[in-house]
Amino acid sequence: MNILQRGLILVLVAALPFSARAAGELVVESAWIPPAPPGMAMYAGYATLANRGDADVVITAAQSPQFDDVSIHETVVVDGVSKMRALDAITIPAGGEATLAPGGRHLMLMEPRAAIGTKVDIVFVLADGRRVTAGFVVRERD
Ligand SMILES: [Cu+2]
Repeated sequence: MNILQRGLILVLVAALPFSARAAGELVVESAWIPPAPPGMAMYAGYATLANRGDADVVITAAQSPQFDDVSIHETVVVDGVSKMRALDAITIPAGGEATLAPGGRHLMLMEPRAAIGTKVDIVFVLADGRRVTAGFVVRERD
């Protein structure tokens, strides 16, 4: 073994504790918020939540400086009636995606202080304590 090979092995061993630790990596894409009709103090937030890491990502809460309260909701149809219920968490498997979309899971945003055309920050709180901030554009529906 020459000195170069020995050096390479040392570098690999030094990097191992970091590369071997599995972690989820939340990437938020296509994030948008359609404004509610005038007088409604409740918006919904939609996005694609991708996990680019090699362990599950578990979102347990969301917050925003532009809203009094943010919760995770799911729209379900019970006996032909559309209802919303609060979810404790969203789990995104490693390499997978979860979609927040009209008629399904969404963020429920109460008491908005956000104008159309602006971008607001939504902070996702993960089960492992990490926080991931994403910009959501407030815009009309297509
Ligand atoms: Cu809702």
